[in-house]
Amino acid sequence: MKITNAEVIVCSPGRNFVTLKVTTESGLHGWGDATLNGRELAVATYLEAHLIPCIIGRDIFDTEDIWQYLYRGVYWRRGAINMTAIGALDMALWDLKGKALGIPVYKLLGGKSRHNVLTYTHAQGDTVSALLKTIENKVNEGFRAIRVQSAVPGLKKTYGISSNDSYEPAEKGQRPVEELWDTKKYLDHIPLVFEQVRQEFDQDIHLLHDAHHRLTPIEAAHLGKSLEPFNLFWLEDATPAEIQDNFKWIRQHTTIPLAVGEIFNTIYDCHELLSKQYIDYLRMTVAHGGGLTPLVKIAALAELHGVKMACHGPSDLSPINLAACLHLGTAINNFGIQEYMGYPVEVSEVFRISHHFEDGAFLPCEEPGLGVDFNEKAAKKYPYQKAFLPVNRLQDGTLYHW
Ligand code: KDG
Ligand code: MG
Repeated sequence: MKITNAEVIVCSPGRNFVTLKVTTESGLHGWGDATLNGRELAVATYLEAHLIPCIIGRDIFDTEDIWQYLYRGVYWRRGAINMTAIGALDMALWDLKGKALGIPVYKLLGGKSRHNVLTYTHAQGDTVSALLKTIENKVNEGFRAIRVQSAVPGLKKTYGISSNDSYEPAEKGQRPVEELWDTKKYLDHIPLVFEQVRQEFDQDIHLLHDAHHRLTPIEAAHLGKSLEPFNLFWLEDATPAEIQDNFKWIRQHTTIPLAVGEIFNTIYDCHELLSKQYIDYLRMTVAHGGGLTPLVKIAALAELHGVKMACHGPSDLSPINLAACLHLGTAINNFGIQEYMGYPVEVSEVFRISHHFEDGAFLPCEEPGLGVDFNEKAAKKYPYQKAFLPVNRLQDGTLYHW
């Protein structure tokens, strides 16, 4: 079945999303998520100018060769913009393959490996009592796993913390907002937060924490040790992973489970982390990791080394990516957990996902393809708005890890 057309739609229902629509000769539409937070237009342009012209006339079933053509065939490899564009295209083709065959994508990936896909959501608070209240609300909504983030006393603003139930990962404006960071204050405070959270919530509730790459390996090891008594599900992005051996130092000092990988885009970002068993969960996601074609292979390498998949699923990736992750999570044996942060209310006017959420997990979706719909008319109501992730500096002005 040949591809006859593909177009990029940028919209902002509450926040920016880039969506790829691929059309076939029989009139089927496949959807892909090409959203790269704060760099949306770069991916949109790359798709329009360089990738779409190469796929017109190709057969939707040739996903392996199309992927190799766009990755290996291009002299310039890897990189977030390139891989997100390839990821959106690949995702749309898997959606089309499922639709053409009349089956859900998970059946093309290995079938049903579980009855439901466990998810975790976010809870945050500018005070510990606000945080405890948010966690309680999330537990009442049915979540059994919660990422716990807290404001750090003495810091004016902490990324990911707002005074209401949710936060937006990018701020609108012509330039990024700058925030200030202090590692010592953070390391002193976080164990006190988890001590209070564990006093209120028993061991049945999984607790997760994200350090957003802001620690050195030895600081991360220190945090891991101080959080051990509170039995966390994982410590995420403890340190930057450009040097994959960094995780060896953390591993040698603490038994806290480690997760990393939301910013990875190829297997070369994680092959040592997996093969040396430095981590427990890999956070690569379908959109930013180049699509389902490579993610299935990466999940297989992870499985070989006892590492579980836990795809990134924040509100700055669209429900199309979430659906792709849920099909992968339904099909593979080494599924760990799926992030589900939720969305601004306007998102449901534009995107529809057919996965049903129940008791903190998503049930497998039986609709053909990914099981998502995109309302182009509604999307037109929400034009793109420039927005950026914040930049992070130390108190003395030194530019620091994001
Ligand atoms: O765009 C950045 C966000 O997706 C990121 O800050 C969210 O760390 C995050 C997470 O684990 O969801
Ligand atoms: Mg994260």
